[in-house]
Amino acid sequence: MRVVYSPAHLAHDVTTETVMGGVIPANEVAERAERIRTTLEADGGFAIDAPTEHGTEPILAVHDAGLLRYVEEAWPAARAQSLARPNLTADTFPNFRMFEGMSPEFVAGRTETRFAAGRAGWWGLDTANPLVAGTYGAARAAVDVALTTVDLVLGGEPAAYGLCRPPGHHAARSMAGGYCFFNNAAIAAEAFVRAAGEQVAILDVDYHHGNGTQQIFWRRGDVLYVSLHADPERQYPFFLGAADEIGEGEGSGANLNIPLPAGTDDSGYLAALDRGLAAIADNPGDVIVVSLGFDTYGHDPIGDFALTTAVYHECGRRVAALGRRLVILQEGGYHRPSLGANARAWLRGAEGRPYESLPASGFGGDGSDR
Ligand code: Q9C
Ligand code: ZN
Repeated sequence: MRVVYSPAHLAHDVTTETVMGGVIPANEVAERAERIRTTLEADGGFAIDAPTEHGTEPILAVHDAGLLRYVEEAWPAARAQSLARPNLTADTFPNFRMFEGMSPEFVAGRTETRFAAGRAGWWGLDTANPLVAGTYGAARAAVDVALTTVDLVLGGEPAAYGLCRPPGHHAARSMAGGYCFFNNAAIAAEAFVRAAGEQVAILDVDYHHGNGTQQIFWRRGDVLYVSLHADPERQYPFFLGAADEIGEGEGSGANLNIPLPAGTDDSGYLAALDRGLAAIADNPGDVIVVSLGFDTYGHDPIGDFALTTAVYHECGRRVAALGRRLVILQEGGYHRPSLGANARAWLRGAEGRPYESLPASGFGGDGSDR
């Protein structure tokens, strides 16, 4: 399988994040993508290409120009204001209830401030999208990775994998969030719709609900969004992802959320996947954009599912069995030692190659995960 990868992601690296007031080592780190790349290289069945430059137009087809400007300018601007900390992270956000009782016209007139901390809050969902010097270049490269993966599939590849980092599915039209800056999968889906003039389905199998992707295509009937994820009742992003969110207007019925309980195991997950795939099979179109996360893995530090490496092979096999072409894009997954084995298993399944587990090496992922 063809794989698209850029080393630009290495420059977006932070060392800590905060969880409920505590400071912990960061989960979304450069090592994640490097683990996947080196395991796929060692497999021998993957050909790794660099992305080609696609410019900002496909980003602006999905995102507000202000978000793009923020991600590009805010770190240098914070430095110029002598406000640079280890990274630029907001701590004040415009919760919509700040404006309770004020007219929609008045609220619509609120704008971003020029001050770095306020600006970060304006464009962010949470504290999990820190800007550092390399963030803009990495986020732009992740989009180029996704768009180059689309190019490969438009060019006739039955499936291709974009090793996107940073991930994308929490980024909404006008908002970064949850380790995401630009929504790689949404940008890819939109580029595909425009290039091919066909409907497309997005299958989001990251552990978390892809609130950004849902928001972007909420009123769109030509992009079906199907997501399997931890029930937002107990898990991030908390305020979107419930089963009764089906889209509105032309998009009514084109959004399917399948929230899942803590402890979801291989068989429970495969049953839910079959439900999602049946919805996609009912919809026209020849291409699926897969938002692929491995934070569903049993040992993931921020998830609570119980999937094994072997089931990722079966997931890839079942998704490919629909007979549609696949634009597979990396989202989350934070148990670093298993990431390579899990990605390899999924992609081999999607390609119709046998699982052939890697030798157990005591680190989880294949052999040692059950
Ligand atoms: N430090 C993805 O898997 N967790 N994003 C909140 C903040 C955010 C996960 C804790 C989890 C985001 C792409
Ligand atoms: Zn996730």
